[in-house]
Formats: sequence, structure tokens, C-alpha cells
Amino acid sequence: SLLPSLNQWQGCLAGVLVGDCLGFPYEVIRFKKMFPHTIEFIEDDLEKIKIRQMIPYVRRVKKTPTKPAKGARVTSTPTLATTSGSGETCSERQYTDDTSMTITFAKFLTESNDSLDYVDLARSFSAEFIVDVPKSRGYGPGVKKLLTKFDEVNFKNVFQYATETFKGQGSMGNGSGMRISPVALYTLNDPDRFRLVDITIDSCRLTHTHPEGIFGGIFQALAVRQALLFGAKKDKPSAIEFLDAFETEFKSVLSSKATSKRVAAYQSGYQIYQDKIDVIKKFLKGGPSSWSLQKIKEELGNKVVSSKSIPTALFCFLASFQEIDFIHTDNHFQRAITLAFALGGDTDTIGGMTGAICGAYVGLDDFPENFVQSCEASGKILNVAEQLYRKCNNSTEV
Ligand code: R7I
Ligand code: MG
Ligand code: MG
Ligand code: MG
Repeated sequence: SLLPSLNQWQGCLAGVLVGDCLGFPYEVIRFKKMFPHTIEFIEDDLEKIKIRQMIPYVRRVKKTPTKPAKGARVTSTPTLATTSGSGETCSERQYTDDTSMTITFAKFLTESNDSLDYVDLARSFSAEFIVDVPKSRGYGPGVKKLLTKFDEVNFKNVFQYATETFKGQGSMGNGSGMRISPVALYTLNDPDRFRLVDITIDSCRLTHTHPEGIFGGIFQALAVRQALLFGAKKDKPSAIEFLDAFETEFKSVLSSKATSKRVAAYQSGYQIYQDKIDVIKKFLKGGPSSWSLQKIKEELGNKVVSSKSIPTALFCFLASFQEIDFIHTDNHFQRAITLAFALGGDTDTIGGMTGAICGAYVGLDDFPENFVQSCEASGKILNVAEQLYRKCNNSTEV
């Protein structure tokens, strides 16, 4: 069978970027005030389903802070900085922590030797966080504190601090899933296919030790891998076939000899994801008339915690195998991310995770024109995807 192509590797990471950049203005939790110009036809679709009612006002991103529009609530959230000159309108769509941590993680995997040093990963995340501070990338509050702490203690005992967050439960934020797709790429050709689980757990443990955070990371990494593998097939599967294969693999993490010991400490985080897989199956089998935006929100979720967003991203990808009556595009990638945005809530992250899966499946060439190029750091993310591809495929051919 065919190997996943460079086009798919780049589609995966560019998928994070596009979902994040285009998605964050729709988020109702943070960044309410910011609304860079967006892709018109997505806007048209969302307009029809009244999504814009959630958005207080529209304005372009400027470096110099502008006065909030009349009637807008002033929050402490600073405006997004841009790379353009002072006062100039910036034409790039800004990315957030989702993309930032994904790029850092991908670079780390590209530059590391085989024995990954997670203290180095912590250093890289912290260093990039500091670079990101003036740009207000919207890092989660728990992660923000941790990345600052790591630096303060000079990266001693980096695994200790995450266990102390959220009253000693550890974070179950979806940050574990939003940055994980490079791990699916990095381990794709590894003879030990469960190395994906090891690297996911160890990297998540820096910031997300809650069992649901850990299993969320595993869920998203496996979804991306499944997309790479099935996207390379000549005979494309149905959405249900994709889900079945994914479910088998996800289940085997718990039961297989290679991983069961490793995940034992986090076992309690598994069942909630199995329940979500059952919901996804019910929706796919019932077809588009069996679900609505409201039902997705209620039964799968659109929240900032892992279990209420990571399975939702898989659903957005799978539901988009078919036409959706309120989204007017023939393009799989565009349909999938538009569905993610239409849910509201944590739109940058659900958009980015949907984009990672769908981009890995369809490949960069199948993105609508200009989606990637209009985002900040598009060259950077395509470049790191290519370097990671060359490293892991041991080749210089495309
Ligand atoms: O997971 P994390 O990196 O946040 C990612 C999100 C994405 O939406 C990004 O786009 C960015 O906006 O933030 O950061 P954390 O601070 O670890 O977790 C994020 C949020 O999840 C927290 O602020 C909490 O609201 C929630 N959360 C929890 N709530 C209850 N109990 C995380 N862990 C818990 C918990 O154990
Ligand atoms: Mg974000
Ligand atoms: Mg956010
Ligand atoms: Mg988010």
C-alpha cells in the first residue's frame, strides 16, 4: 500500500494552523474582541446559522491598540500584536497557543536524536511561551503558570509541577490534544507502533497529568495517525469504517501488552472517550438528520476540556465525509473546519484538531486556495512539516 505523502504531512500541520487561525475569532470564551477578516464563504455559511450573533463586533487587527467598538465590553485581554508596522492593518491571520506549541513540538522532534529529552521539550515550550507573551497567544492558565515555573526552577524536576495543578488532579485541558499531531507524524514509520503512546504520555505529563488529559492526547494522536494511513489508501473508507478502525486501535491501547502497563495509572480516563466514540457512531449511523449543532454540543461538547472537545474534532472530520445541508462547499477540509467553528465554544482548538485530522487525510493540495498562505507563519509550519517528513522517511524525494 502507499505511504502517506509529504502532502499529507504538510496537510496535517497546516491543518492545525488554518483551524486555529480561522477558528479563534469565533471563540466565545476568549478573544471576543478580536476579529480579523475571515474567509468570506465560511462567513456566509456561519452567518446563515446565526453564529455571528455570538461575536460582539468586527474589526481588523492592528498593532496599536484601538478603542473597543461602542457597546463592547472591555476585558483585560490585550489585543493581538502583529508583525506589521505600527498602526498598519495586518493582513495575516494570527495564530494562538495551539499552533505555537505544535510548531515547537514538531521542531523538537525534528532536531532531537532518538532518545527524546523531555527536559529539552520543556525548555522549548517555555522559551517559545516567553516569545509569545507580548503577542497574547491565549495560553491556558494552568500551562501558563507551569511554563513560567519551569523557567524559575531552571528546569529541575519538570515532571513534578503538572501533578500539582487543579487541586492535585492535574489538567484535563485540551492542550494535550491541540499540540500532539507531530507525534503521530514522528512515530508513523516506527516499527513499534505504540511508541506513539509513550511519547504522547511523556510529553503530556509535562503539563496534563489528569487521566482524561492523557487519554485525550492519545485519542487525538491516534486519530491523526489513522487519517494519515487511510488518506494514503487508494480505496477510501467510509466514515464508519474509519471510526471502526480507530476504535479498534484506541481500545488496543488499554489491552495490548505493549501499552497496558504504561497506561495503567491513567486507566480511569479511558471510559469517557469510549462513551464519546459510541455517540459518534450513533450520529454517523443515523446520518445528518440524527444530529444537530445543539446535539453535538450536548453529547460531544465544545469545551476547553479534553473529553468535551477532542472526540468532537474527530466527529467534525467524519461528519464531513458527506454533504451537510447548512455548509455550502464541496471541499472536505473546509466543510470539516466550518462545522467545528459553527459549534462555537473552543473554536480555535476544535478547529485546529479537526484541521490536523482532516489535513492529514486529504493532504495540503486539497485545501481551498489561499487558506494556508493567509495565515501567520504558514511558511514556517510547512517547512517544519517537510523537515520532519525528511527525517522520518529517510529520504530527499517528495
Ligand atoms: O489545556 P490547556 O493548554 O488549554 C488549552 C486551551 C485551548 O483552548 C487553547 O486554545 C487555549 O485557549 O487554552 O491549559 P490548562 O490551563 O491546563 O487547561 C485549560 C482549562 O481547562 C483550564 O483553565 C480549566 O478551565 C480547564 N481544566 C479543568 N477544569 C476542571 N478540572 C483543566 N483541568 C481541569 C480540571 O482538572
Ligand atoms: Mg488557542
Ligand atoms: Mg482558547
Ligand atoms: Mg482554544
